[in-house]
Amino acid sequence: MKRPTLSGLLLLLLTYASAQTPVAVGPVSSVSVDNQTVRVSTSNARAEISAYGPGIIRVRVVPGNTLGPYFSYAVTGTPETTRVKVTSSGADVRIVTDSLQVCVSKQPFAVTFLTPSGDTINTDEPGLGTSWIGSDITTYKHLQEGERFVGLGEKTGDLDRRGSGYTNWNRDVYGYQVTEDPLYSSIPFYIGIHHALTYGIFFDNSYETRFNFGASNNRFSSFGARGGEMSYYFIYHTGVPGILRDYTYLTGRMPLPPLWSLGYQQNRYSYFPDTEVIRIAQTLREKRIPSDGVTLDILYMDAYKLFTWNKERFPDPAGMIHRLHDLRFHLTTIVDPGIKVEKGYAAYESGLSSGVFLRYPDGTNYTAKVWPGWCHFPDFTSSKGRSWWSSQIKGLSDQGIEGIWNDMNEISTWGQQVPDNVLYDFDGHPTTTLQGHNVYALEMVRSSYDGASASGKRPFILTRSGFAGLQRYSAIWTGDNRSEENHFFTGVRMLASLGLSGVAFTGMDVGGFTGNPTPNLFARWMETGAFIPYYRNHTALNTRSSEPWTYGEDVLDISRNYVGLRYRLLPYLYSTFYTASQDGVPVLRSLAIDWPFDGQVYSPAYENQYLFGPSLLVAPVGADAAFASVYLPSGRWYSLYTDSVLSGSFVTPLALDRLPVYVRGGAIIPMQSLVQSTSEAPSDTLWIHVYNGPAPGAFTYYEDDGATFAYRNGAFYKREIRFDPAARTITLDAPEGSLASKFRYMQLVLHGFGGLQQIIADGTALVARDTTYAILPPTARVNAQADDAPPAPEFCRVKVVTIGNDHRQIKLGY
Ligand code: NBV
Repeated sequence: MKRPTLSGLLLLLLTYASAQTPVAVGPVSSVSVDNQTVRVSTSNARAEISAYGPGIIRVRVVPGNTLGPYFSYAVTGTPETTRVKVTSSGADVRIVTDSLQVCVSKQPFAVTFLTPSGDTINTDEPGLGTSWIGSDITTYKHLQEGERFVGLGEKTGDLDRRGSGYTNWNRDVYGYQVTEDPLYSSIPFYIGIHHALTYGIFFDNSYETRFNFGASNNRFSSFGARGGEMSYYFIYHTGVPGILRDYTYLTGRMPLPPLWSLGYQQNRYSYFPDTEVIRIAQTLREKRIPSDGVTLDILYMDAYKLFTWNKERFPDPAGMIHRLHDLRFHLTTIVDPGIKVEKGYAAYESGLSSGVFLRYPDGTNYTAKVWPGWCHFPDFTSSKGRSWWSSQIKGLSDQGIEGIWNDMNEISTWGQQVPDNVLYDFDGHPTTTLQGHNVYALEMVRSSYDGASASGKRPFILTRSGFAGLQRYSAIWTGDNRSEENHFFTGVRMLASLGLSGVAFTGMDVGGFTGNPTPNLFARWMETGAFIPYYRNHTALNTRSSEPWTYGEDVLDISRNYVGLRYRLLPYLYSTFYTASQDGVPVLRSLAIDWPFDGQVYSPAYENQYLFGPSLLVAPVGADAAFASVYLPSGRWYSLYTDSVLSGSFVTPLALDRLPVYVRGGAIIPMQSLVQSTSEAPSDTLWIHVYNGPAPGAFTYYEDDGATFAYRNGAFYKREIRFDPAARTITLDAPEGSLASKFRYMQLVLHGFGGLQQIIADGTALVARDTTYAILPPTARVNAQADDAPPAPEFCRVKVVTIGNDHRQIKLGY
């Protein structure tokens, strides 16, 4: 054997030493300006600061002396032409846009973001800045006094993440702990809040990333990755909605889903045979639980082989789907990425001959075990892999399957350790698991979406795993939760966190996946589920039946009532989905979106509360709790059931059949008659509930066919509705779009307008009737735990008046 030389040993030692010592960016040696981009060279790195818009700045720092081309799966937004002024002095470079200032210090390189008036929004921690240890790169930010952190996608923990640290590495975590991290998906985006300022940071890096929000230190927040470059977007806006709009400008917004996917979905692992699937659908109809979907889990396949049917359990899939359609149900089926290695199996043979599978560096296909046994996995980061998968998915759509549920796409394999040396095409930028892993599911749902929309109908796509930008293709649910109360609360917070991270269409397994919920917990979950964007009941393989009728008559009544309320709220909900598709503000909204500076919002007592759409505040409560503490942020609020006016914090007695829900003063809430599925036509009247309050209210009302892409060519009906308490008017703007509304009349339901005498609709005096209105039909009051629980049923005293769709200006005389 050859003996190592002394110089060889020295070099080895030096390489080892430098890999262990953090290397900083160092002082700036030169600066160049190219339009909206400033490039700097430093002793150890190249950096680039570009304005993507007045409030969006991208910062790139790359060790060494080459700034290569930028490639991202997450970002689809391009730089907008925006006014930028750059000045350079001996000490720094200043980049000024219409919304903010960036100061790049030269000795050493450090970035500070300031408001136009010079307040510091965010600054690199002096002495730490950006540095790397080997290929691991991190940026350290000064921890501001009182700074809070929200978002970061599907993460457990508190709403305010201050004091905690997190990792992003997509993992299959069956029955996870409520403190577990990481989970299934990675969204390296968070929002910082301090001194009446709000900003967002999106770290666009798909390697394993780590975020520290003052965990184990009192000096900095930081974000870093195991490899790749430091590439982050800084977003400044005076409000959180503006930050979400800009973040989703970069990473995309949810396309409008089909209306049926907003209806109730019944799942279990795993309904079979076909007669059982039909029995479930029929029972939902018989028990009058409005519903739109049933889902087939992995046991519909032949030995778990993708794109096959188990012939014994499902001898006539087309007949079953036809029967489901007759019952007004839409079918969703699960798909996993693993394709069984089996000679003669069509998907395997075609995948093999098309060369679409992930490979090792020696060219052999990567093989791992999962449900079907040994499998290969399509490389979704190659256009060839995606189009192969799309064509397989199209095969499912051609059979009448309308929902594609993407599971196990972390990738999950037995052993849970896809080797680092598996290669990913990365669309022409070949890489390994280290960089490809976290975006695998994102690219899978991209090709599922493409395949399923080839039919010309909007598909429903659901995923377990994902990366920033997943909202462009898919809804997400929070995986294998447990039927336990702390999972119910953690789940709600995870959905709020996903909403704060650009994902509008989210859900969790209602009732819990593993284990069996108590009837009370199940009832609370069903009630809350009515106010969750994706409303699906699901349970695992060896658990008790979890359909709403299996918990007794009381729970059935409660479930029917709340599912029914959701269906009556569909005009409000669909319009909210539309708005989310336009501006990225989610359907399920953390209170930190509208009240970021209100400390109560983050307190342990209230952090689970959220808004469903712009105006309904939901306070999830414990299964057996007799009382709940509720906090209503500034403004006037109404109890949803009694219209009693409330504000601030209070303790309320609970009854199992009433979930605490409150309505914001100024709210405009369109509702329809009860239907049993989204394909059943509601009555000809749209109820527009207006809640009086000191602040003006506005709502964008939206309708379209709910099924196709025709809305993109103008086939919709949209109008702004505004309530102005000072002018005492309700204004209905002229409708936009080429579609006629499905409603002929509107009934204004006026809450909190006790002194109202007269209504003048476009000059015509109309009589407003006094009436009582029950938002929820009465149930036999069940399990009222508190002696002083209010007596059921509750009615609101309201004024109503019916008007035609053509009215525009409603003057309220009070
Ligand atoms: O396909 C079976 C399950 C599914 O029901 C569940 O929702 C997924 O999260 N799937 C995981 C596979 C593993 C279950 C132990």
